[in-house]
Amino acid sequence: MSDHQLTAQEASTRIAEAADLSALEALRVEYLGKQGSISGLLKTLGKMSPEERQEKAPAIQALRQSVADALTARKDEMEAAELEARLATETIDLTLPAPQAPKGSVHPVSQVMDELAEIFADLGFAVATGPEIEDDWYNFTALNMPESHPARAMHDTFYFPDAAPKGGKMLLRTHTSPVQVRTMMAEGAPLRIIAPGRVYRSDSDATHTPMFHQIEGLVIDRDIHLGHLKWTLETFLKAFFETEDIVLRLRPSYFPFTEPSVEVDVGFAIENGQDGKLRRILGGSGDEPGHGWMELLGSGMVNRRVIEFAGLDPDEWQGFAFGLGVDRLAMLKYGMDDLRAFFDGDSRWLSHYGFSPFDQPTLSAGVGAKA
Ligand code: FA5
Repeated sequence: MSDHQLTAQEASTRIAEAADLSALEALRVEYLGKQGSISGLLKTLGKMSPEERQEKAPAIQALRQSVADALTARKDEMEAAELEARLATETIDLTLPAPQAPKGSVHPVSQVMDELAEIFADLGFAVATGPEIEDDWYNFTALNMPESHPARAMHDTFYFPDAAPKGGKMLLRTHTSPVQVRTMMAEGAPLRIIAPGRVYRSDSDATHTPMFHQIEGLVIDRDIHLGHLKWTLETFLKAFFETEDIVLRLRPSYFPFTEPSVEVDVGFAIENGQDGKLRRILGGSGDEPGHGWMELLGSGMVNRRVIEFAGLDPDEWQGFAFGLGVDRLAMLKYGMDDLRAFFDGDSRWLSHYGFSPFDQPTLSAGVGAKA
């Protein structure tokens, strides 16, 4: 019997007797590892003469192969036995209900954005977009707020250190109004658009968050007047809140880019929610006891200077514009008490206030129908 036969027999006995996977691994290392005995035999081949190698190589290769095969076979056997043992102890009760799969939901801000787009589409408005990282020329200058204008300071702007292409600064847009200018420049007049999107201000409390959502509206045409603006806002707010019974307060206001300017507030009542927290519920005049006004939007007739900045002739084209706080609309319609919770990502909040993907807002089924 040659040395190799002896080793093969000894190896196969030891492999068969290995008690567990770690003993098997120790044997693999002992025979086939870098410093292993069979690896050592393979190394001797390199030092042999070609004739000697031709004579001895097949036996050494066969030994390596038989040990490797025995190791694999024993490993498979052990794993199968382990699986058998596990299956014997585990049972599945097929009569139990299936575990609940985690469910996503549509965030109330996305839902309200879709509701708004649906209502405005019905009034003939197209959707326009603009960048969130904006140039201060579009965010301020072209909206009649030159560098030294005090209204710039009121916007609590986040600025970037980089210079803008036109020489000013780059910033996170503080409102969706720059889309007015971009769309007039790109498409000319007449125009009827809404521009939904994120805006940023360094501001935080229950009704202010540093990132929030606005929808800009812009109508540019011939002979547009304040009556068109008032009708559009009233029609839209009644469709959105799905009631004729809302009290709106139009307040004279000031925006550099509209003249005259009007802010619109809606009356709400304060109610104790199920969780004991106070909630704002739409309804009633804000002046009654226990009621208040929530500012929803700014609006006005587009200032002539903005029309000029956008390259149109203000003697030919007039228009109105408005900017709505989407998050506040969601708060009032669906009864949330704090804007900051909108962006905490708390799954309990999301599953409570979120919508099913089947709740597609349509005018026929009701823009706010919740399944
Ligand atoms: C503006 O941003 C103007 N661009 C609106 C406008 C557009 C006026 C077109 C005229 C013509 P204001 O800063 O008031 O205006 O913001 C508009 C609305 O955004 C507010 O009425 C409010 O509903 C909402 N809003 C403002 N700041 C916050 C905030 N920090 N968090 C949540 N909502 C806010």
